[in-house]
Parts: sequence; structure tokens; C-alpha cells
Amino acid sequence: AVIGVVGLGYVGLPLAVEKAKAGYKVIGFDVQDSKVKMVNQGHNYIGDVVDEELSELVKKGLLTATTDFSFIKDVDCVAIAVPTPLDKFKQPDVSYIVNSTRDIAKYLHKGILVVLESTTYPGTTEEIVMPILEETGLKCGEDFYLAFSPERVDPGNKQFKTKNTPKVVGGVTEDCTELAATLYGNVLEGEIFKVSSPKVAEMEKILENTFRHINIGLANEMAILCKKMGIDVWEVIEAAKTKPYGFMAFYPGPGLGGHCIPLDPFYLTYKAREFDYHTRLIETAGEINDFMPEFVVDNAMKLLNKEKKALNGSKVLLLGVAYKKDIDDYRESPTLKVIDHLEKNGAEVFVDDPYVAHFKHNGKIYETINWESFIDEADIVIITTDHSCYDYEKIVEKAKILYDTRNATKNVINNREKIYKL
Ligand code: SAJ
Repeated sequence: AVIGVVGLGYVGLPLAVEKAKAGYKVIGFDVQDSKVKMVNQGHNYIGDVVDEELSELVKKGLLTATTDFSFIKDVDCVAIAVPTPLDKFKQPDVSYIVNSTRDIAKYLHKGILVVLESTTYPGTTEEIVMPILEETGLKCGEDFYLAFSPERVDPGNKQFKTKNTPKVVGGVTEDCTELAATLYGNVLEGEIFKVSSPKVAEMEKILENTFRHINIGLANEMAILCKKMGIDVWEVIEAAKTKPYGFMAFYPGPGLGGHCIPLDPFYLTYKAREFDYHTRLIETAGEINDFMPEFVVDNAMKLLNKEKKALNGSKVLLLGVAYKKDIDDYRESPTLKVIDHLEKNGAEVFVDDPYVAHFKHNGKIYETINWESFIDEADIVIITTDHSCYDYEKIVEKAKILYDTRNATKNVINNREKIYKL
């Protein structure tokens, strides 16, 4: 069988590699010529995909990439793994799903299976994707098959990869579900869990990520309250973790980053309005998470004021722009919002991140620096991403003021009195 994967990003490329490794001939589709070129050169641009595997598969002709959707006529099934961002009004932007579905519809043929993987609100598969495909005159469940199967890629997770993470599958008809379950069963090692409709599969994915969004919001609210009460929230969480059942630790931080957790719950908020329901819990958690960058900068200002310094005119060194540790992705990173608040208050900001050489933000290019060459000049050092590779002992020793928003310095032995935590 020949498999197509539309969208060669964080989700699509690892998926294409796994399917090729399972022995399928895979054609990767992307609208960005740069991505297509890199795949065809066997050059991997996603941290979690291993270079050798990719170049091996390309050499064997098991994996090729193209911008030409006419090759859809050669594939037996196609997975859509395109971005589902929010627009500037925090409204879902399903244009990538619509455009890629239209591209597929042009070459839709009898017997093909289409699976949507992108995280989206319940109803997308049957209300948006299916109508576009049926405009061809082909009937879903008879002439072609359609299912939703959420991606579960956890960037930087060494234990659970695309191959060994359980997969949920929900088809428009039973045949659709069976076909999709068979396809994934042949490719992946993890359990394939069948549900009764695409809506169930779409909603369970939203539940997974909203669960994280809400609980991180709770951890952040606890951090704000503990700061006011003079209690160490990190110690509180470690103590709560001793409960062997019914508790799951989440940690406060400078805010919520990434391309999933901050966005996905608002897909549900949007859809809920159609049913006259206001997802108050989701929106309140979002407000708390969105407040954290400002909370961090307020605390930094207080720490400087204790040394009779103003934030205005101070040199601030931020450690980490990636949205979480040990990865190079800075999309929606809370550090970007911390930079905004610092610069608004007149601080001069310098950023170190061993995984990110430079980054674009507010139309500006920031080159990251090496913290060691700058720490002596910095009026305050703020740890915004707890990368494992940092020498925290040395950072605490050298920092004039050290503000740790990730409890990254928990194992530092000396100079502990210098550490201020979120
Ligand atoms: N964060 C906290 N406190 C926590 C956990 C996370 O502040 O206790 C922050 C992180 O620093 C980061 C943001 O939340 O800025 C999101 O981190 P994340 O690991 O929850 O989410 P992603 O976007 O890296 O990947 C998640 C997957 N991660 C986990 O489940 C651990 C998973 O939810 C999805 O497979 C994936 O999103 C997706 O693509 O939906």
C-alpha cells in the first residue's frame, strides 16, 4: 500500500517515518518547498526524528516528499497532520485543514482512506472535511473512507514516541473505523483504541490537552497564592505527591507555551458557543496562565527594588526561550511574553538558549548569547526554561540576583540563600 502524509511538521514527519519504517511506500506532501527539499535530501529538521533513519528511508525510495498533490491518485490512504492555530482573535483557524482537504479532493479516488490527525474541535471531520470530499460525488463510507485519529506527539519525550504511543481512532462509519484501525495497527506498536465516531475522537484529544491546561492553571494559581502567603509552592507540590492515588503533579511556571496546550482548549470554547455554553473553567485557567509572564516580571521588579535598583535601565539575563526544557521550539513560549513585559518596563534583555541560536519576535531578530560571557553584567538572572544542560551551581554562584521560575535549581547545594523561586 502507498500512504500519503499531508503536513511534514512536528506530527507529520515522525508519522511519515514510522509508516515508511513499517515497510509502506510513503509520499509526504507539504506546501513548503523548503520542507520537501530537506526530506528528499534525507535531512531531518524535527528534533525527535533520527537523521539516519530518514536518509536511509529516502535512499531506499520508501519515503519521498512533494508539493504536487496529484500524487494523491497513487495513495491508498492519506493522513492530514496540518497546523490548527488560533487567529489573533483567539478563534480557531481551520484554513490549513480546509486547504489540504481541497487539495486531496482534487485527486480523490475510490477506496481511499482519509484520516484527519490535527487537533481540532468536535465536528470538524464530519462538518468540514467530509462535505469537501463528497463534493467530488464520491460517497463517504462507500466510495472512500474517513476517520479522525488524534496525534499524540510529546516533543522531547524519549520514552513515548509516535511508534509506541496508543492511538485512538474514530471513523464516520464502522468500515471507516476498521480500515483506519488496521492501517495504524500495521504501523504502530501501541494499542489502537476504536471509538464510535470522529466526534468522540476529536473530543478526547481536546480533553487530554484541556486537562493539562486546567491543572497547570491550578498550579499557577497556587504559586501566586503561596507567594503572597510566604509558602514554598514547590515544597507543597512535593508533599502532595506523596499521596499514592488521586493526585497528579503539575508545576507552576512563567506561563504556558507550545503549539497545543495554550491553543487547543479554545477550540472547544469556540464550538461550545454554538451550543450556547460558556466554558468558564477553561477561560479562567487561560487567564491565570496568561497572567504568569506579568507575575514573573512583577517579582523580578521587586527583587531589583530590594537592591535599590529599578527595572528601568537594568540588564536582565533570561535563561531559556524554548517553551519547555531540552527542546528547540519557542512557539508561544512564555519567555517571549516575559521579554515584552521587561522591555515595556525599560529593561535591557539578553537571552541565552543553547537550543535556539536566534529567534524572531515582534518583528525583531534576537541573537541568543552565552550566559557565561554576560552574567557578571546582568543585574538579575531569570531562569525561564529549565534546560538540563545548564550548570545551575555555577549560575547561582555568579548571578547577582537569581530568580528561578522553574525550580531548576532544586539540586543546587551552595549559595541556596541567593535563590528566589516563583
Ligand atoms: N507546563 C507547565 N507546568 C507543567 C507542565 C507543563 O508550566 O506542569 C508548561 C510547559 O513548560 C510548556 C507548556 O506547559 O510551556 C506545555 O507543555 P506540555 O508538555 O504540557 O505540552 P507540549 O505542547 O509540549 O506537548 C503536549 C504533550 N505533552 C504531554 O502530554 C506531557 C501532549 O499533551 C500532546 O501530545 C501534545 O501536547 C499535543 O501535540 O497535543
